[in-house]
Amino acid sequence: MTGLPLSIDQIESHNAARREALQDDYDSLGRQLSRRGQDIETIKSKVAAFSVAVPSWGAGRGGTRFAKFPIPGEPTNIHEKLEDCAVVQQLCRITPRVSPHFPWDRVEDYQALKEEAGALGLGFDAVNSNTFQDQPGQAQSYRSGSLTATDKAVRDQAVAHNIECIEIGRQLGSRALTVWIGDGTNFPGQQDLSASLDRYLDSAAQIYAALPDSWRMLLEHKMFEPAFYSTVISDWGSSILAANELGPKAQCLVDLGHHAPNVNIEQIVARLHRFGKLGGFHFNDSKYGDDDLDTGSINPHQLFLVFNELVEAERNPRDGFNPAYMIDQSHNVTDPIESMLSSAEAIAAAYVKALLVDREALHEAQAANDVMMAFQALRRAYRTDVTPILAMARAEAGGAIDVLDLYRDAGWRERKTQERKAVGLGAGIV
Ligand code: LRH
Ligand code: MN
Ligand code: MN
Repeated sequence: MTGLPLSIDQIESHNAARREALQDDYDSLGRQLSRRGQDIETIKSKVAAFSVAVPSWGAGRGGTRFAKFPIPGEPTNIHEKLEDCAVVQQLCRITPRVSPHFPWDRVEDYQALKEEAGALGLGFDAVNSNTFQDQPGQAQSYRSGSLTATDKAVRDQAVAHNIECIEIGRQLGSRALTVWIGDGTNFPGQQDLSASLDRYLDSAAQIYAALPDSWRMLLEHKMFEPAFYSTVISDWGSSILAANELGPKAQCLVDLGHHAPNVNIEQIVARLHRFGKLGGFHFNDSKYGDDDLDTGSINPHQLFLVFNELVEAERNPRDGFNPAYMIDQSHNVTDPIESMLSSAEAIAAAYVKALLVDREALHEAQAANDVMMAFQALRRAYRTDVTPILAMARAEAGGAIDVLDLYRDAGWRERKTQERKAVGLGAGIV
C-alpha cells in the first residue's frame, strides 16, 4: 500500500528504539500468566483478531450546544476524515473500518469513496442515518419527529432517507444500518406514548423491508436528549420489543452513554445476548448522561464488566454472536486522533482483561455460591497490566509500540494545519 498517511520507516525506527524494553515486559507478563495457566501467545492472537470501528464524525472536533472550539488542521470533509482515521488505524492496527453518517458524509461518487478508503487501508462499517436534524432544502421538517411524526409526509421522508442510506452502504461495502432517532416529547401529554411507538414500528418495518438479506438493522436506544420527557425508543426494553417485531435482521445497539445513571449495562448486554438480539456497541464513557467522553476515561471497570459478558457470550453463542463494535465519542477538548487512539487501546485492554478471567474458577465459585472467590476471579484479571500484550500485537501488525508518542513525533496535525482550510466557529453536537 502506498497511500498510507504516515511513513512506515518512521514507525519502524520508533519501534526499533522500544522493542527490547517491550520484549522484556512481554516476557515477564508471559511468565506471570503462565503461572496462572494462561498462554500469552494465545491471548495476543485474540487481540490481533479484534477490531473496533471508528466514527467518521469522531475525526472532527466535537462541540456542545453552547460552543464548538475547532482546532487547526481539523478535517473539514469526509476525505480528510478518512485520512485521519487512516492515521489512527496505521498506528493502532485495530480500527480498520469507518462508520459513516449521512448526510454528513454525502459525496457524488460512493464507489470512488470506497476506493479512496481502500487505498488508505480502510473499509466501511455500519452506515448511520440522520433524521434528527433538518438539512438545507429539505421538503419536510423533523421538528415534530421523524419516523414517528404524526404527519405521514414527514415519516415517508425519514423512511426514504434510511433506504437511501442502505443504498449508499451497499456501494460502500457496508453490511448494517444503524438507526437512532431523536423522536420523543418534552411535555407530558405532548404525544400518545403508544401511538408514537406504533408509528415507529410501521416506519421501521418499511426500512427493514428494504434491507438486503446479509444486512442487519441496528436499533439504537437512548433514554433522553434531545427529548427530555420521553423518547420513543428509550431503553433496551423498547429496543428488543421493536427488534423482535421487525424480525431476525433487526438487533439492538447499546451506546454506553444512553442509559439512566448507575444502570447495570453489563446485565443489559447479557439479556440482549440471551435472546439473540445483541447487535452492537457504541463505546464511550460518561459521568452524568450522554457525555460522549473517551471510552474508559471515567469507568474502566464497567467497560471490563461489559467485556466480561461479551467473552461469556463468545463462549456460549446463542443464535450467533457477532456484535458490531464502534467508538462513538465527541472530542471537545482533545485532538480527536489522540482520543481515538487512547480509546481503541482502552477497549482492547478491557477485552484482554476479560479474556484473562479464569472462567473455570469463576464458574466453580458461582456454582458453589462462593461469592468472594467469584469476585476475585474477576478482580485478579482486572488488575493485570495488559499493556505489553497490546503493544506487542500492534507492533507485530505494523503499528506503533507507543501510539501517542509516535503520533506527536510525526507532526501530522501541524502538517494538516498548513494544508487544510480552517473550520468556522459555532455550536454543534458533534
Ligand atoms: C445519539 C448518538 C447516535 C448518533 C450519534 C451522533 O446520541 O449516539 O449514535 O448517530 O450520537
Ligand atoms: Mn451512539
Ligand atoms: Mn449518543
